[in-house]
Amino acid sequence: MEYNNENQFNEEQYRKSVDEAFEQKLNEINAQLEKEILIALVGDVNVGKSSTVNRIMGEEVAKVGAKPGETVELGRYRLKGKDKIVFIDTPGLNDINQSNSNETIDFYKRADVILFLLNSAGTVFSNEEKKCFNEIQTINKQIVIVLNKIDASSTSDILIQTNFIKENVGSSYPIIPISSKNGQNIDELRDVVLNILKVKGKDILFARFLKDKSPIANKWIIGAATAAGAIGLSPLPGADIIPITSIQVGLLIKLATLYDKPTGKETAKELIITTIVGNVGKNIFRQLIKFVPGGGQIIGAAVASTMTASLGYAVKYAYENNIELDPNSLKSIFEILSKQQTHSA
Ligand SMILES: Nc1nc2c(ncn2[C@@H]2O[C@H](COP(=O)(O)OP(=O)(O)O)[C@@H](O)[C@H]2O)c(=O)[nH]1
Ligand SMILES: [Mg+2]
Repeated sequence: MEYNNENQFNEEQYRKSVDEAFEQKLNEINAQLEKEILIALVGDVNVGKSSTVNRIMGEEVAKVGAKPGETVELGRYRLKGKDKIVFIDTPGLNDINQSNSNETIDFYKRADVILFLLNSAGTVFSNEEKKCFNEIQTINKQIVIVLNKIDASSTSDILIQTNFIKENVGSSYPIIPISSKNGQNIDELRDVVLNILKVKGKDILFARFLKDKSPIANKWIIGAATAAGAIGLSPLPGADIIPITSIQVGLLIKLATLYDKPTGKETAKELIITTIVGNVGKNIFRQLIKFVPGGGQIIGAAVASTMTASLGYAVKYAYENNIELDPNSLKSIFEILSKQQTHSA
């Protein structure tokens, strides 16, 4: 970033850097949307594989209570209109142990996440289950152990079971106790899956297909606000506005993708500028980003994170309420949100 003779931040360059950030983030996200997510479900009949998938996604995508023998082959299902996510449902452990078909092995190899389900209301980690687990972990280590039906057992039993699993598999695999009946701990399981997918550059793609987008949006907003705050702490005067803007651009595009509301580059730019001006109040944008030699940080940590959070929550509000986003509607939403805050305080 260069400054001109009057040590004035170059607004033209600023706009250009927003454009660049926009292009870059958009390319990243578009690359995600091209991908496919494979999730393998392993576990005995009735352990709750279908119920768990339904809970994770927030809607009925798999049939619950399919009888043993009804699923002969690996059940593959894609979500309606959501053909980027493929669940691979194994019919039962016996079948896996007996028929190590190339097809099955290939699925495990390619799976992004393997959910290995155990029944807290039954025998946890039986010999059958151990054998199966050991085979799978030689193929793919991206396994999450899901201890389902915890609504049907006591807290001390769940603890004993969890420890028993750990003794057998070590500490490299997450163990998530859940109930697909009452929804207990499903959020945590979803987060674990999302974090694994994030490393693979597939988390945004996955989040798009979730029924309840609000918790995901909140997580992203808080993450972006935290990151912006960390940059705001930087001792480099004037150097912080660009990376903060880049975080805000990234957040805007992610939220737009999540809620399926495409945002143009110009709109994104105007929204960000409106946010900055709105938060700073009297000062005009140009003055805000003026370079003051030795003047310390221009944007403090608190301002950077508050601005990013305000922008995120306002955009989320607009998407959830089908409000067309422009600088004016954004300002109105800021007012609505700050009134809501005052009332609830
Ligand atoms: N108590 C209890 N029952 C569950 C839970 N999850 C699933 N079930 C029940 O277990 C049965 C089998 O569930 P399903 O999802 O079809 O298992 P799958 O064969 O592994 O796909 C159904 O009757 C579900 O209602 C749970 O967390 N707690
Ligand atoms: Mg099933």
